[in-house]
Amino acid sequence: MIEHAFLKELINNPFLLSDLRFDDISKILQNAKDFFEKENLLLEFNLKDKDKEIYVIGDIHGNLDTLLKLIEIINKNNPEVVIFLGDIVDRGPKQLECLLIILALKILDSQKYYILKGNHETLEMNQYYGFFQDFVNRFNNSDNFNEILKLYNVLPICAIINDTILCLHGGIPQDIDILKELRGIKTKERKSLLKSVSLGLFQIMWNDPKAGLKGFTESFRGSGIKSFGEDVFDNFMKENNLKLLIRSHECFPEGYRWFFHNHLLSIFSSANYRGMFAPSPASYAIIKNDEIIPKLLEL
Ligand SMILES: [Mn+2]
Repeated sequence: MIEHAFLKELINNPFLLSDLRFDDISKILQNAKDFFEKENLLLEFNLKDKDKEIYVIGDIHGNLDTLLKLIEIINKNNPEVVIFLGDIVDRGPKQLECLLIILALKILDSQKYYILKGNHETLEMNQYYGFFQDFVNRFNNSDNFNEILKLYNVLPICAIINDTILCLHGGIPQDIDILKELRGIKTKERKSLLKSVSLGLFQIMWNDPKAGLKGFTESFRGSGIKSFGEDVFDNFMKENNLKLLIRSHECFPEGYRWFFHNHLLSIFSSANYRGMFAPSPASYAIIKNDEIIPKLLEL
């Protein structure tokens, strides 16, 4: 077991993370992995007291300033559960720091913090968008990156709150029955799933909603990835007895965006992302009484 006092010190003084040796980092990765391995691919939360709050947080992409601000708000308001929608690393200036802080939160309070897999929790994306190189530069050893990959392999893929609200990174997949296939399967049993499910898992991490669109169409993002319209979204939700969806994966200049008559909320939790829109606020969502309240982050 890793010392909890040590983890708390890292969260309170993130500059200490820059000096950590790989041995320390490896312990954090291992410890967090032990928790993820016991979780289901599809997480289910049923709050008896619906007045209690669940916080949902979108892409962080190495933005430590935004992450620390979010942690401040979480500590102040003390929600029951906090769900990160993935894409913690790549692109931003403090990728490993953000990942380690979120894993430290997980280890310290494993029944409160949950992390879903985003499309950037993969080797291919990390090799292209910075995290892999960052990591190798820091530790002069690419073999150590295997520890990161082992962690990615056991992340859950989606979460359902009170049987009504679905949380995931990208969007609904074409496979309308995928949630039934995933239910009750442990993250480490992912490989036992049928091959046919893997495209659905991929699309959950990659797909995007598109206003005014009918059906699924090929996405600019790449092969197998789809944009989806309101008709197929409504079908998917109805078939699975769901009412609302929260996702991330796209940055909008206004901070968050509603789609499909306020049934899908898109959030993004890295402020001023890549300078794409100047300035773009970070957002997050609060779930309370089976409703979604989008929030902008004042930095
Ligand atoms: Mn993404």
